[in-house]
Amino acid sequence: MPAPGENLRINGDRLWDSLMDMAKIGPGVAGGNNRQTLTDADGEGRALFKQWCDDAGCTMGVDSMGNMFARREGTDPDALPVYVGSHLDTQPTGGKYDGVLGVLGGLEVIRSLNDMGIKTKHPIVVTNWTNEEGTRFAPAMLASGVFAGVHTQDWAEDRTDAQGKRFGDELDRIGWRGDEPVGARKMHAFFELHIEQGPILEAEGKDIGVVTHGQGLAWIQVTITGKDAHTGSTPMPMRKNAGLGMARILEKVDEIAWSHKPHAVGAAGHIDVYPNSRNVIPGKVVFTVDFRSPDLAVIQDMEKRLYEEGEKIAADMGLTIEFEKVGGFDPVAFDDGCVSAIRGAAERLGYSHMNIISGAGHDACWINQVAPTAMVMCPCVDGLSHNEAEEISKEWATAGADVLLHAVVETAEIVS
Ligand code: HGY
Ligand code: MN
Ligand code: MN
Repeated sequence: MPAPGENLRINGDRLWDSLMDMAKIGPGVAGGNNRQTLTDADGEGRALFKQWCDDAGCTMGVDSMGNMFARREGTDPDALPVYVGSHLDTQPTGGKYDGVLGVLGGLEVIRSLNDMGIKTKHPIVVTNWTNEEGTRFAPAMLASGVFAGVHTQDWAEDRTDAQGKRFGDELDRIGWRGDEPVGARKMHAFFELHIEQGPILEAEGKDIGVVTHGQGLAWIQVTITGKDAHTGSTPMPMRKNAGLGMARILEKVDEIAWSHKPHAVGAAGHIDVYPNSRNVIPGKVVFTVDFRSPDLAVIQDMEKRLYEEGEKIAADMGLTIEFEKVGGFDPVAFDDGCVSAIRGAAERLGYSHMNIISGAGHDACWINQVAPTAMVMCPCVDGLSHNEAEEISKEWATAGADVLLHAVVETAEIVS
């Protein structure tokens, strides 16, 4: 199949305008976004995305986990579609581009093909995956995980947020539960455009990241129980300070990750302290340790050492400790054919590029289990993400979407 000509380009201004319009929905407090999954803001963002897809002549399908699929017909209706997308939900202090660039970059591919009157053999489907972030309902990539058969839908729908609200009830409440069975759709290939969320591409001066692999992760929720007591009148030797136990364990988490430098990482982003009162020794803490590495054996070693060290620290301090694995996936190797389509597109378009391993998890990591999958990344300023100050340039967004256009069109086979 001849590759698309170098002259095939997306409309960067239109893509940027759409990013800015979507960013107005679920604004944060510092210029970013708080459009958490299954909130009213998520529902609004979905409605805007659907409107844009309708305007672009797509037909929208929604499955019973709320995953959205906007289809542009190909000349062969029986050919498996090429899927392209990411997620519209954000962190509570999220940026304007994490996930959104991949969904609207996919829409821009459709809009550009419409502008140029290009037909492809395979249909093209732009996708918005529900609850990629896993911040309101753990784990991350929940709905793409159900689609890929990694989680059962019942288990996923029973996940609850900090207020005890169920995923399934919230999906019904915002009115975005579709009627399609999850995972019934078969794909010719899946491509995801995403910001790097790390410093490498910017530091290396590269426009494009050709994502060959994704590192694996383990999320372990730790519950430590001590005894609430007065911070003033309780003698030090009598204390059962769950907060101190957590501090010592988090010190160990850092040490364990550093012991596998340069690639392994470890931290706790979620921490709940009870009763969280200034003059009460914490009687209970619940926190989630996030370990990641491109090497599965390293992840397994970090997890094992957390359990061993945690038990020791708790025993020494007269605390009880429980561990629960609340998320995880093995390191991912993306499809060689799809990765080559992305690399060839960057070369043809004259964009500087390098191979990269994704530090963050993405829906593509699960979809890779059910279809040939690859990702294309663009840099982000100072490598910052999961922060309202997340920033990219219009040029980077355009380069990423140009490469996405070429990879998708080459795989979907131009007919005219
Ligand atoms: O956790 C992740 O890596 C993704 O941002 N959800
Ligand atoms: Mn993301
Ligand atoms: Mn994210």
